[in-house]
Amino acid sequence: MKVSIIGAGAVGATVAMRVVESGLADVVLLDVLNNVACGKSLDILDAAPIIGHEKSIIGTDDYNQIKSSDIVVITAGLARKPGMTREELIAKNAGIVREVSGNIKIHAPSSIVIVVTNPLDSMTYLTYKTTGFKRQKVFGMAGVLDGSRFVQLISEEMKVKRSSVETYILGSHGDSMVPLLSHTRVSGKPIEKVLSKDRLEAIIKRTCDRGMEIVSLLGTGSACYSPSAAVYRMIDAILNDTKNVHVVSTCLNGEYGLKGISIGVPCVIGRNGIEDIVELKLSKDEVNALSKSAEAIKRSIELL
Ligand code: A3D
Repeated sequence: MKVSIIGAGAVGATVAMRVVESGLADVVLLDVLNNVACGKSLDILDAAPIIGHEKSIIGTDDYNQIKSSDIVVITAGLARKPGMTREELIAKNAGIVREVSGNIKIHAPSSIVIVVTNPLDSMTYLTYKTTGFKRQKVFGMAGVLDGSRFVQLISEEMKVKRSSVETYILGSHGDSMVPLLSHTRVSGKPIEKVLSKDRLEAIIKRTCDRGMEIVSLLGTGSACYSPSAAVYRMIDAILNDTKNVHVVSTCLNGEYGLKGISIGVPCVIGRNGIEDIVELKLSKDEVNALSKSAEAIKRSIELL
């Protein structure tokens, strides 16, 4: 198995480390900064005898190296910096993502592409359009991370095991994410029956703001360990054909009443990428929130 990761920054390098150290696949780590990609690859490689795996990792700036990849992950691009408008971020990252996905189309035409670059939903849409790949083969990582943050905060609040909390967060990766309370359970009980409205609202707000909470603590850079874990989980689902349900950003064609935008919905993930889109029954409030979220993504796609 071969996974190529475009962008050897914080998220890309951490995904690379998780993939080789779990023995899941060989990795190519590609960056415009060849030395950075090579340096990080050597560093990860030097840990192999200690961790005890036989996987390889190559650092490069040459797209010829990504040929016959099973999966390509796009983490190339900027994170939003203070003072940078959303429009400026879209313009900068759209240029990068267009270039990267054009190269994936040429050099790894049979791969499945996982997009991580922000703004996630519009960059996923752009990758889908630029590669021309089937929609089943291009999707974005966000819902797995947002859902994990929500589970972590609920389990912390209620002092229960993380594994006893089930939830889905749909919609855009941003302020208008849609936690599905109608499908959130703690040890099988509906969340609204076991947690007060106030506490639940506070936890939802903290989930939405979690990325920014981490950014302000770090000073420079943004979250990488949890995003890389979410990407790793998606790579595992594909390569091991788990057919588990994960929320990913995909271009809808009428599902959930939406068309022509990429947005987070639950999907069955396996060896062929998205093998099915799961249409959950939503409450009226959730339907409204999802359509608001879709509007925000539409505006972002229009900027492209
Ligand atoms: P960072 O550590 O800055 O790494 C980005 C890397 O991309 C750098 O090494 C750059 O040299 C490289 N790069 C820039 N342009 C190109 C190019 N044209 N070709 C190849 N490589 C290039 O950032 P990061 O790793 O923290 O984050 C990367 C992206 O992921 C950003 O857009 C973040 O906003 C996004 N991100 C999304 C999530 C989600 O949950 C969706 C989470 C974390 C980060």
